[in-house]
Amino acid sequence: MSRQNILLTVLPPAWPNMPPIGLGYLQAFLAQKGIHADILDFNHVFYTLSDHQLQRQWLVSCNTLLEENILSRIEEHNSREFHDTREKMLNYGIIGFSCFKSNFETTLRMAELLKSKKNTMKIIFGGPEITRQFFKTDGRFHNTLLQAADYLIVGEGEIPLYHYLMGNNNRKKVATFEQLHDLAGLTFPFYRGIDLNVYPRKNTIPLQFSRGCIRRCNFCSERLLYKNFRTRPINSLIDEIRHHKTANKTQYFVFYDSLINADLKKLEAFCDNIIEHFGSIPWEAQIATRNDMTIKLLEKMKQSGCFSLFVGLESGSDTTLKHMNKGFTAADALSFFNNLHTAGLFFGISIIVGYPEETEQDFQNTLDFIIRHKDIIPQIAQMNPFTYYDGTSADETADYRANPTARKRMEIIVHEMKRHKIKHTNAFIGNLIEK
Ligand code: B12
Ligand code: SF4
Repeated sequence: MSRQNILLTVLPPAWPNMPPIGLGYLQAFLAQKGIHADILDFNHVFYTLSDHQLQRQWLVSCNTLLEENILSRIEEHNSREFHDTREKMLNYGIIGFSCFKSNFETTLRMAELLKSKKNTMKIIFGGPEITRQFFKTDGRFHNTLLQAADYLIVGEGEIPLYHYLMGNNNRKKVATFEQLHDLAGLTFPFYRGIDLNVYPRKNTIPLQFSRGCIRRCNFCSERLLYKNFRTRPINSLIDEIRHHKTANKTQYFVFYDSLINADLKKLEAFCDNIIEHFGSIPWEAQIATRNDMTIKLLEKMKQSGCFSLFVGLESGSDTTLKHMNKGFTAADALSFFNNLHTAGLFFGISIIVGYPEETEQDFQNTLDFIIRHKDIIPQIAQMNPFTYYDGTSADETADYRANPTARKRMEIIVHEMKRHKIKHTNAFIGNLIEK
């Protein structure tokens, strides 16, 4: 089966600002096994062809309206390119689609269209939306999905995709969490066939140091993506950075890990290696609140070039933090923020309001926390009313769609944030509310 032409792609609308790292990893893994796969980033192709107004909408999260009609808009405005794209796809024998919630409808429709024109074509779906669909349907999946695809990959893609292409998984319809034992042998993405310089976020490349998370926050769907936590060897990461600095003149590095500080020894070794090999490279990442991180380590992060961090505080109430299973108190968080501040590290925090069982007092505690410590917290990077995700252990009935209190608290906190001139990222305030 691996002798057939293989295409890996991602359809609109998905995040267009950087190259598709998931597909990059899959392509590199297959190449290591002697299998060639093309990547065509149709999401980016159509983003570039779109007018300014559509591009702005593209960047809005949970834009249900756009997600439902983007294919017809593209067909209408870029009919020749849309037709060419379809024809290009029909040249392949196997197509693997990267599925996010945002492009799921588009991908389903495209798969149906391709199958109707070429019924021998094999369609594979992977990506976080397939994992979500798995949890949403208790592993059964909806018929439309089962009919549109020949193979569904839940969780990590490398091993099950390889097995499928080798003809080993042909009788199976679904692969569930068949993941690499460790990341030692994982080749980093070279993005063969992709021009990295065309992406809107210039001179920037996404990186992945680890997969999975060591924590178990009750509301979080991110921890469901991988079965356990693993890190890549530091020398491979350094080789990847060197490669992109040399071959693509890359200047900025964005870690796509759930958290950069799960393994403190490895994080320190990473910083030491960056300092030794490059002096400093500008990098950013998500980080969890941990008070066992020394100021020395935080200063090393700064010295190695860390210029922005995203921290999930979520609440300023100890009771709510406990309900969330965050594993720290508001006082712990404050001490961590003080340490980040002392080390000169810029960061933004995330807040959830209206979490199940959050009382007026809990909400007030959160409000007080961000107002009282506005000189320590550089910005609110994300804020949302509680949103339920399938597969998590949080109470579904408290989801913002059925919870006017969560919405009301959101309005209050946004109002207060503006009144107290607390810096915030507009695009990520209320970004999980479906439009
Ligand atoms: C970095 C990141 C961002 C960045 C960049 C987004 C991007 N898409 O590039 C930013 C900050 C912009 C962002 C924003 C948002 N994000 Co985000 N983000 C992530 C994060 C942390 C990493 C994504 C990543 O690239 N990982 C690394 C690569 C290697 O993994 P991967 O793409 O999943 O690919 C692997 C497998 O999924 C699979 N696979 C993937 N595609 C395919 C295809 C085939 C054929 C096969 C076989 C396998 C396969 O194999 C790959 C290798 O093992 C994930 C959580 C996570 N830890 O993964 C959330 C995540 C992708 N984000 C999510 C969400 C909801 C959002 C937002 C809507 C809201 C938010 N959280 O702010 C916005 C949407 C922005 C927009 N307008 O599109 C959800 C998506 C859920 C879903 N069902 O689609 C995730 C999964 C987090 C979660 N809640 O669970 N995000
Ligand atoms: S919220 Fe962050 S720290 Fe908590 S489980 Fe999810 S990814 Fe891990």
